[in-house]
Amino acid sequence: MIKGITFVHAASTPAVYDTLHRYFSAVGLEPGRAWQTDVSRGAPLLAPVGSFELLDGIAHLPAEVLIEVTAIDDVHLAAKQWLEQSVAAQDLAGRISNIAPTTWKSFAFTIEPVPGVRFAFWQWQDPLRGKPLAIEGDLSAAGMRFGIVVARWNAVITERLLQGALDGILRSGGNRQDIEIVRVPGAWEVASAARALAETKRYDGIITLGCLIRGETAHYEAIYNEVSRGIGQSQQETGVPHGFGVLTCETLEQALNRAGIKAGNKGFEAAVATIEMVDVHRRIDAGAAAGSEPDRRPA
Ligand code: RBF
Repeated sequence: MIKGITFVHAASTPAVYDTLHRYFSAVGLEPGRAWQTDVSRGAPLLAPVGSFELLDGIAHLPAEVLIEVTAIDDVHLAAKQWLEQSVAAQDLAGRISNIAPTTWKSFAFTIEPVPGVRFAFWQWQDPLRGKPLAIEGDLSAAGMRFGIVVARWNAVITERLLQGALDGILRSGGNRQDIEIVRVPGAWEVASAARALAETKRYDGIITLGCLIRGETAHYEAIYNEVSRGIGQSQQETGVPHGFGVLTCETLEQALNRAGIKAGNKGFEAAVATIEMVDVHRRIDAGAAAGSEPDRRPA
């Protein structure tokens, strides 16, 4: 829900604004997208963690720290509940404002968690408005439905991949009831089951898990080419994101390392990538449906 934090500074005169702008640019803050109206202007100066924004012509600022959010109603509710639980009833007056329109096409409210220390939370009125450059998915699986296809061949590995994938979904806010697990004999069968699941359109994303070990697999190259081609084709032709968690390894030891021993768990990674891609698809579709630019973030 939190999108970014902006520290703002309203300059006292246009000349002070210009001087400060030159100063902060000279010390190496990266220029963000500057804006200008008839009466005011602003110049965000970016750093790897957040931004500092110079303002000119703004008479009233809600606070010097502005926190950009999505779902401002939820944030307001959470802030209110926090205050009611943390502050004595007689000290509550004036500590949180209602959500109200701002002068910059957005809504905001202010809160004083400590008397005299005020923060503003705000959200653009147009939910698709955001900072430009890249569309990026969130890693929240809440409300998403997944199909997981897991090969039984090399089960000592693939069961670990499955545990990793489940861990990835559940720790990202997904629900066990929204996950269908399909077991198939071996990697060769994974693509066909993945496609059958994707074609039902009951799932937002599909996660494919298997393990091919070169030493034990005749025509290893031919098989893994076909497995990956089939999974890729299912993803392209159904439009449902498919995470790829089919290991292709030289040895059992290498496979174990990729299934949670030393080199992470590729099942977990495939699940997280799938969650992200489901959200990427949603953002692209939402932008297309609204006929506007999709929500983007600084790349
Ligand atoms: N399936 C796997 O998931 N991983 C393997 O390493 C693997 N090796 C195989 C080696 C041979 C010689 C054969 C015949 C099958 C192998 N399979 C393996 C199974 C394959 O994916 C498929 O389930 C079966 O061939 C039945 O169609």
